[in-house]
Amino acid sequence: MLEAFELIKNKINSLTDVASLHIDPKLNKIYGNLNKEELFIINEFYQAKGFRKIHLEVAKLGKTLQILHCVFFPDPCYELPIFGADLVVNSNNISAAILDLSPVWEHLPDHISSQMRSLKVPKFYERRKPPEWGFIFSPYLCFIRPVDFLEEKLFLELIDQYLSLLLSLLVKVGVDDVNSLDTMNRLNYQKRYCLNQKRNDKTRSILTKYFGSSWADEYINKILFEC
Ligand code: BLA
Repeated sequence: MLEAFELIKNKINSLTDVASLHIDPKLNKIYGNLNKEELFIINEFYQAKGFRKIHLEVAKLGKTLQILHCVFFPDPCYELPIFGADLVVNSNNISAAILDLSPVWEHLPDHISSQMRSLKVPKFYERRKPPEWGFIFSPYLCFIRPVDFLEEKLFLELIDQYLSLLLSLLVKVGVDDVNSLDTMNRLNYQKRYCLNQKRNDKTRSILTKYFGSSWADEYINKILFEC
């Protein structure tokens, strides 16, 4: 978890014109407790060349649950996919490790697909089935439960590969005018991505359990998947 956080943080710091985005300080660090169980969520937001919003979050909810959540929302003027990663740790085991470069077009463009295919993707032992709303992901979605320490390391390396690919695209892809049809289309796909991520009942029910349902809804709409 900490290693994944560090890895992503280093990538963010290597971006051009990176700056922190200011959000309501109440939402930067969130503390709470439920039945004496400690809860916290730490949020960081950045903006950089090519990215309208980068969100990195770590959460500890109760005694056993830890979450790392990260999304790079591209500036829709750039022909860039959405990077998303979610790590759910339950009682010291990673129960879900999810990683994707998700399309903001009907499909990923050929030049990106061919680079994705050339990545060294390990054969993970336990692949998990994407949920019904998972059509927003690319064919290169990695959704696994790492079975041992080696697989955890390999997953970390895959995060590195996906992020390195994304950052290498920055200098190659086209940049369109804010008002162009392509830009508007890509923004619409980002909205579609957010709308479908909001259908993740597992995220909603965990947040509801610890913070109540109206707080959970607001957090999902305004922080996790605002668009
Ligand atoms: C699954 N997300 C989950 C699960 C939990 C959370 C508890 C179930 C784990 C399991 O089945 O083993 C919880 N995730 C959270 C919480 C936050 C979070 C509370 O990020 C934030 C506070 N989710 C994302 C992003 C992706 C994502 C960016 O936020 C993808 C890139 C995917 N999470 C995702 C998917 C599942 C999941 C696909 C599995 C859903 C299912 O099996 O129904």
